[in-house]
Amino acid sequence: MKILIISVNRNRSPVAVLPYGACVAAQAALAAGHETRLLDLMFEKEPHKAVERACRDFRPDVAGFSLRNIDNNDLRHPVSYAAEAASLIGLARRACCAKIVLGGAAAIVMPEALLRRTGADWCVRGDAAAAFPLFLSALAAGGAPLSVPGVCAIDGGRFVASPQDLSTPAGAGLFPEFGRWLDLRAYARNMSAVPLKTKLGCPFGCVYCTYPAIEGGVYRLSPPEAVLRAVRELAASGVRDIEFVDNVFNSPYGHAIELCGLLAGSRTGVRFHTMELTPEFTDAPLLAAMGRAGFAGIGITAESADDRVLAALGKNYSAAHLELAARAVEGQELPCMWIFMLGAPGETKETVERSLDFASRRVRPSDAVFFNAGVRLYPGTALEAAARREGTLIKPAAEMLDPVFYVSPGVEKDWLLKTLAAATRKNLNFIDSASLELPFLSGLYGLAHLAGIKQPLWKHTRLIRRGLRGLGVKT
Ligand code: B12
Repeated sequence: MKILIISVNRNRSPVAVLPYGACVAAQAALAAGHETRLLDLMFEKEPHKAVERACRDFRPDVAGFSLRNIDNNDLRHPVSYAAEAASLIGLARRACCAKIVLGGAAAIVMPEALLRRTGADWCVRGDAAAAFPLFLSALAAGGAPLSVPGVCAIDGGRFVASPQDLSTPAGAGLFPEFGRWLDLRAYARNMSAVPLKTKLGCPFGCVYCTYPAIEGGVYRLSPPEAVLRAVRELAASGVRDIEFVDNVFNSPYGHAIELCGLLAGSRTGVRFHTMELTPEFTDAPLLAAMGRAGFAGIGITAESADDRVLAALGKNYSAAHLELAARAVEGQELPCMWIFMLGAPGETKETVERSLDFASRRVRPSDAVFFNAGVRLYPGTALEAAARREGTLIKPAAEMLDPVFYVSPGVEKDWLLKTLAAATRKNLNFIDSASLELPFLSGLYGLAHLAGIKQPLWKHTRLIRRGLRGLGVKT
């Protein structure tokens, strides 16, 4: 069959991310013997025209829409991407006779709502490397795709779904030939690293999170040697920055340490990044191993520095772990970005102040801190159920494509946003979603690339903000 994969994501904040999942889907279709193309809309000036042209020229039998983000996860200025996806899918319907299938994290989290909103024929929930070839062969054989694990559809007005299979090993399918499908130079010009996953799954029980729904609650580890092979291939093709996009990079701890050891011995010249460290396992030996492996920037997802809030979020760690992680960070030179989420369950003015205090006291001034305000509520999570019980969420699940945020009844939203704005004004290394709204952020990435500045750009947060203030820009 002829398969066209369309990556719909055009969001460039905080950075343009490579459509990893779309590449996995395209590679899986190709490996299964289908003639396959990938259309990446990230840098397309006229996405509608690009979709129409691809559909008319290629005449695909199947158009697979890869939907990464449901929305921009921004409490201040929420933007849902569902309407844009629906309009692109409508256009594809008019331009060719392809069967239309949805995939990607957004489609896994809200399949029914997205099927209804976009009018797509099916949604495949799960890892494309495992599920997509099965779906395509069922379709090619004229069989019933709904018998394939993870496939769902609207049938006679009813949502029907076969159970997702979250047990297939994280195999070579997770390492697609990015250069075959994407314009990697365009991403490098935008200071974007090539993403790689070293495992699937997330065993943690954070009350707000969708990761276990997306990838399952049990780790499926890629052998570190296989990750190294993928790194070597990317390095040989000229890639200089790779970001590990595991849900949590440093768990299981031993797997991360083993991989770092292999990377250190391989001398590929690649700079590695990850924004996905849990404070629970961030210690001096890990950071030393990451330093030797060639990491150029790390992110620690702390969320809160208050024990009650951490417990209410379902975290396995406490504020004491944050202190230990901060000490480990101080002991070495890797630039570090700390990530917090304010307004979580149990949050009060006092707990917000505690997190802000930790950030100004324990984060090195040369490092950066990113604060999210509010918690995006997703259907099926424990926090959704709690918010309904609490009476703070009334909207039915089907309407949650337009983002809904949880803000603890213990803090007022306006107070939270004002307090955060004041803290980011005062501390040049603090940023929030407002900081990412700079209209010229992509221009800044382009200039930095031209000037030969190495990733990650956020390590220059203070300098950039000071420079922008000097130019009279409010930041
Ligand atoms: C790492 C990560 C980031 C990194 C990305 C770094 C990088 N260089 O890529 C950073 C921190 C920058 C980031 C930013 C954001 N992120 Co993010 N991120 C993730 C994370 C943890 C992994 C993403 C990833 O690369 N996965 C690996 C690939 C292979 O998986 P995948 O794309 O889902 O594809 C698989 C399947 O979905 C499927 N598939 C995909 N496409 C297709 C197509 C077809 C046809 C088929 C059949 C199957 C299929 O097969 C693939 C292989 O298994 C996910 C959580 C998760 N586990 O998904 C969140 C996640 C994707 N992010 C999310 C969000 C919201 C964002 C932001 C909007 C918010 C923010 N606070 O910054 C921004 C948007 C960035 C942008 N420009 O678009 C949400 C998206 C859902 C939503 N709410 O809209 C997620 C799901 C987390 C969550 N909250 O639940 N993110």
